[in-house]
This record gives sequence, C-alpha cells and structure tokens, in this order.
Amino acid sequence: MSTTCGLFARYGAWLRVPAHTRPLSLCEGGTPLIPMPRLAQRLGGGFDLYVKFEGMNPTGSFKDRGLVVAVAEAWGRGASAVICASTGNTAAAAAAYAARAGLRAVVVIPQGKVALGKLAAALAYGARVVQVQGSFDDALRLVRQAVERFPIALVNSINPYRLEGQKTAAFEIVDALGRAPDWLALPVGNAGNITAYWMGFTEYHAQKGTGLPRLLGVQAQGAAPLVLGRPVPRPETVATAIRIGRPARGEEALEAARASRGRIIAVPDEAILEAQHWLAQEGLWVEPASAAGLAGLAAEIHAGRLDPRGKTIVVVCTGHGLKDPDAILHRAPRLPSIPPTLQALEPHLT
Ligand code: AN7
Repeated sequence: MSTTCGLFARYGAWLRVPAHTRPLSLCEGGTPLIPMPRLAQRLGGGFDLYVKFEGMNPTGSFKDRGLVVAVAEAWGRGASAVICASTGNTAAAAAAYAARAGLRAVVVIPQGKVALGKLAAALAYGARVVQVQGSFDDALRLVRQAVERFPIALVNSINPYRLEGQKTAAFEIVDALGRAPDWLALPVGNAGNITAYWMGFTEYHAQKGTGLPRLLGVQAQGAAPLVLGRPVPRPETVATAIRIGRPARGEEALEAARASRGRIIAVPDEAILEAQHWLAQEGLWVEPASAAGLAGLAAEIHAGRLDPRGKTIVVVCTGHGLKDPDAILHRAPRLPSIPPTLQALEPHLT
C-alpha cells in the first residue's frame, strides 16, 4: 500500500524503520494546534498558549502515530498478529491499524477500568479483547511473556517503532510555530509519549536548529510512580488512560525531563477534571487524562514555579472526550424531562 497522507507520506524520511517496513495510513497526524488566548488569560496572561489536539487522529488519540509505524513494521516482516496491553487508546489504535493491514489484533485490558468508547472501538475494529483481573501493569507483564512464547508482534511502546511514529507530533508543532515552544506540557502514563516528543524535538533541532522546549510531564496523584520514585502497586485515578503504576519508559521519561530542564509532577484528580472543564468551555472536549497537561501547567504557574510571561507554551491534549462519555455523564445534573408543549419548555429557556 503506498500512502498519500499520514505519517509515512509526510515524515517518512525521518522515521528510522527497517527496510521491510510496509507503509500504511489512515491519514493520521496533521492534528490542529489551536490558539487558546482566553485560557492563557485565565492562567494569568502575558503568554501564547496552544493546544495540540491529538484527539483529532483517526481513532481519537495520539496512539495512532505510534501504531501506524509499529503495525507497518510488523506487517512488513510478515507478522500475522499483533498484541498489546492497554488502558484503552492503544487497544483502539492497534485494532484499527491491524484491521487496515489485515492482521489479527489481541488486546489485553484491565477489567472494568477502560473507558467505554475505547472498548467499543477495539471491538468495532474486530480485535480480540481480553480482560485481565488486574491492572494495566499486570496486562503488560502478561503480553511481554506471551510474545516470548508465541509468534505475535508486541506493539506496546516498548516497541521502538512506536516512538518513531509518536515523535512526529513534535515535528508538527515545530513546523507550525517555526520553532520549538518554550514549554510543552503533557500527561505521562507508560511514559512513551514524553520520550518520543523529546526524540522528535532533539532530532529536529540537530538538523534544523529549531530549539528545544522544557518538558512538563504530568501524572495523576494516585498513579505517580515517576514523582514518588517507586512503582505504585495499586494505581487509581479518574484518568483511567494514565492509571499506570510501573511505566515501561519511566527511566527515559525522567531523563528527557531532566535533559530539557523540565520536570515531572503530579496533580490530583479534581485538578484534572477542572482542567477538562476549562477546555470544554473553549469548545474542546478531551478525555480526563488528556487534561492532565493543562492541570499541571496551571498548578505550576499558580505556585510560582513556572513563569509563563513572554513564553510560547503548548499543551498536548492526547485523546478525545468522546472516548470517555461516562466521565461527563457520571457528574451530569439530572436532566429535565417535559411533555412536548411550549408551555413546559418555557421555564428552561432562560
Ligand atoms: C489519552 O492506551 O497507556 O505516557 O494503553 O491514552 O505514552 O503512556 C495510554 C496512555 C496520555 C499516556 N493520554 O501516554 C494505553 C495507554 C492518553 C492516553 C497517555 C495515554 P504514555
């Protein structure tokens, strides 16, 4: 399959992949970088704020960037099936790209802890979905064991081609702004994405002198192994996408944050939900985990640890709100129910 859109078409020359890699595409990437002047005001003003809205990818999250490349490599080497552990978005993306390539997908998820839209997506794309009575970390341990015994390609972000794809988001931000932002704030779960962004920014900078951002990685307080400095055996957070206690790329993430003169912090669930609400007030519905970057940025500015004045700051919103409708509906007020008369509607019009 030759590609006319998507990551291989746009950034193929930058992807370090084996020659056998067989490009495919769902026209992923090319996501909007949306100016957020009113939100910047809310955080004190005096700086340029943008959201990189990764929810606009084909399956609704940034995972499409990683999975298109990981599946292309597996497909090109003749694999007939792929497997991943997932909090949901990786599962949806793996299932979609496997379907596109005609491969089988097996996704292993923590039972009862995957948002509805992600589970439905994996099923819609025809993946075999297996629920584990345990956490994401248990699921990842299982799939690591499985690929040692069975001929099935691992597409979690331990797979280096995942990062090759995901680094293209950094390229897009630099291409849009003309240089790297001063700060990049993003959620951190299994820690592949922050690692990939740093790769992307450093590679572009080495070739084009486009500068480097400081990285602000944000974990949920109940799932913050990189802040605590030790694994969290029973992670818990409303942001189920980042409900991860033992990140596979934790060391690289800490190193990326350090090298960028940035840091990884944790924020409480309430701050995440508040940031989700702020984004919705701007017309952007993102899933809870996706709002963690903004929550972390707000907390750092508020505490006086990050001076935004005169800066260009990009917040990465990693996944679409449509993936997790329950996060909204669980908190929604009781809706009025009326007979079909104008008289009954009238009290609701002001
Ligand atoms: C919306 O899908 O780990 O730090 O299995 O879905 O690269 O793990 C998802 C992670 C942020 C964290 N935002 O990224 C999975 C999974 C959203 C996510 C993250 C995830 P990493």
